[in-house]
Amino acid sequence: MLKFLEKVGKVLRGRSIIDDDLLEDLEEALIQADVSVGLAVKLTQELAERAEREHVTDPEALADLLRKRVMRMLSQWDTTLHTGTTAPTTFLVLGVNGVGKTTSIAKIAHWYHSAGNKVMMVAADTFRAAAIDQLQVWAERVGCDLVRQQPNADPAAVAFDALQAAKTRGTQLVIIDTAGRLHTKVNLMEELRKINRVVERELGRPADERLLIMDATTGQNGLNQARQFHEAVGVTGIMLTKLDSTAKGGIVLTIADELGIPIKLVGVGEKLHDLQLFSAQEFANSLF
Ligand SMILES: Nc1nc2c(ncn2[C@@H]2O[C@H](COP(=O)(O)OP(=O)(O)OP(=O)(O)O)[C@@H](O)[C@H]2O)c(=O)[nH]1
Ligand SMILES: [Mg+2]
Repeated sequence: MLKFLEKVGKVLRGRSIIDDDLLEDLEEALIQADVSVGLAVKLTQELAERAEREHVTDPEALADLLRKRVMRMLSQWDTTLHTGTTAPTTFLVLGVNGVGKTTSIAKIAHWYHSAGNKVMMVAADTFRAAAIDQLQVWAERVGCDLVRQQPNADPAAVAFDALQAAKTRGTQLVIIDTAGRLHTKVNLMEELRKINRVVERELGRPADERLLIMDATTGQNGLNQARQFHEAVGVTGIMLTKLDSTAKGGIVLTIADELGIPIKLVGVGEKLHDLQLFSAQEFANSLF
């Protein structure tokens, strides 16, 4: 997950002095990399002040200050995936249409399955028959269990059945796929709340991760949606997908600044192994 803020690095590397021109270009590069305007202005101002205070004149040194600042923003994040005190550990996966929920579930399932865990996928996106079949194909590829019902079944009932089955089968990880149709539809949020409640009742604790999938290529448009999911179920972590494509990565900083929900996982392709743990260090270093 490199190349995120490549342009930002370029602005700082190509210059000999820190002047208003450079600061303007830096701000612009940050905005182009999907850092929100407010945050770009704030970061640039802070850096300029700090450079002046500490008599930093070398643009390269400014890059180092920025890297440290980024580290400070991200290193307070708890990026570990929480597991349950009793089996099954349960992840509820959320997000709007097409962000990569189902693919991400397959990647996470593959990861835990490869590590020797008994994994179950749950087709609680019952809105479209194709969604259930898609999850089934992934389950077969991964070689893990799948719990499904007929299309249009009550998603909370599917989740309930799955957790019952998981308990008798000794499943270690249950991953629940959910529908992503538009967040403006109040009933999607109601449905997610209901699934969340059923999971909590069955587990005796909330789902260990309420994982919001966000598509990095949509930039800041995802932020409002994220807030709505967060309000509905209390998101515990974000998986940022499609960082291999045209995404510019500054969205990571915007998420940190505006949502304060840790990014825990990163999707870097369409294949099962295209999953990475988020690393603040690696991200900050990608400035260079
Ligand atoms: N390049 C790239 N493509 C991805 C990544 N994750 C998912 N995709 C692609 O994004 C598209 C949508 O993925 P899905 O997993 O079906 O998304 P979804 O959120 O389940 O979509 P719905 O069920 O329709 O709401 C597919 O073409 C995936 O291959 C990623 O990390 N990188
Ligand atoms: Mg899906």
